[in-house]
Amino acid sequence: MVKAICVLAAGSSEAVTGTLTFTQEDGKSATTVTGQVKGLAPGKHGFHIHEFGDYTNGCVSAGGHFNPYGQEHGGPDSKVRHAGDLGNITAGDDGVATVNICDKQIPLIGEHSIVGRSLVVHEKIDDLGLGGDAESKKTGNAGPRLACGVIGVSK
Ligand SMILES: [Cu+2]
Ligand SMILES: [Zn+2]
Repeated sequence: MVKAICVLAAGSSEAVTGTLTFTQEDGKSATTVTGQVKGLAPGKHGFHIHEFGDYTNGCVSAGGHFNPYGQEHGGPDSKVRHAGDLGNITAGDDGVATVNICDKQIPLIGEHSIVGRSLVVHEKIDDLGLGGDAESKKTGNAGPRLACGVIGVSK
């Protein structure tokens, strides 16, 4: 089993915090992401793996969505999607989103590993590429980056 961890740090919001754990069982292609994100406005928020583990200029330096296959933006269940497109997380009235995602395009080992890249939580809902405008096919119109963190190997 390979494990990784991401501790979210402030982006455009100081209030948003969270810790996410990634696990990939030996010989399996799927990675499970679990944890909580706190301090959110109630409702849905875009949740993606971005290309770079770089915060030189805050979350913006994380670059675009992790996209090793040169695809357009979509949702986790779309045929056409960025590998990093994990859709939305949903915060309750208490501002807490509990995350439990299993996805086959975010391996922790191999050529397209997400280790060393970033996790980003957005202010707005990700329209999953269905917004009908050009930006929808790039970012899902998810808006500002509330918080971000580097995905690092853990034990
Ligand atoms: Cu994003
Ligand atoms: Zn995307």
